[in-house]
Amino acid sequence: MSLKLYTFWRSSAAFRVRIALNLKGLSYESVPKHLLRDGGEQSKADYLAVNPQGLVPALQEGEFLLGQSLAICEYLEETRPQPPLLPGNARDRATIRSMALAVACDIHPLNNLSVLQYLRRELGQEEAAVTGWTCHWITRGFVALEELIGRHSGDGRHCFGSAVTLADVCLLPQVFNARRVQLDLAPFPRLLAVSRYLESLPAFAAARPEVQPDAE
Ligand SMILES: N[C@@H](CCC(=O)N[C@@H](CS)C(=O)NCC(=O)O)C(=O)O
Repeated sequence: MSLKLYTFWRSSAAFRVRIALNLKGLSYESVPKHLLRDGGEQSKADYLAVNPQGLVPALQEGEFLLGQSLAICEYLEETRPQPPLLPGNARDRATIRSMALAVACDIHPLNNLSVLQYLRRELGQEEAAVTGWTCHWITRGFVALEELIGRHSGDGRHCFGSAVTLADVCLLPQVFNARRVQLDLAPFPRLLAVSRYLESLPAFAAARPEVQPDAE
């Protein structure tokens, strides 16, 4: 059955799913939802019928609709197991998930568009304070990930072991977000080495924001 991905070129959560789809060699139709145009297409009734959370990404396969990038990646993993995003034994998989969730639960939500808009609009914060907020939460998460990559990378090119996993799928899009706010990544040499390698892989390169059909 064909796959449709509701996406926005600059969305790092959608970027994760694009990488996972590419890694598994799956073709899909992109349905762009512009997060800023016209008050945000993600908040319109037609998209809320797809994802009541009003967030991208969402995956559609026939009648089946699914939001949340990590739930989508795990659905792809369970239905198309090769190549695995969650390899190894129970401890390996739990460790990979812990690194992926460090990005998806503890860094990214604090940098999300609607959170930053709330800081600006409801709390009256200036742009410098909003950028400082974003950098603070990315830095805090990256300090931990730098240590975890040191513990778990098998080759200095992957977050865990010596093959791409869900942790890598989450890391690179967050590094792109960090670059957008010009966060200095020099304090995170292991994380940088992993990111550089991941960027060289075709599945990651084809998922980059600037090569998406809706890129501006
Ligand atoms: N936890 C969700 C986060 C999704 C999310 O925050 N998406 C952002 C783009 S990266 C979004 O749609 N933001 C729109 C908004 O905040 O209104 C996931 O992993 O899918």
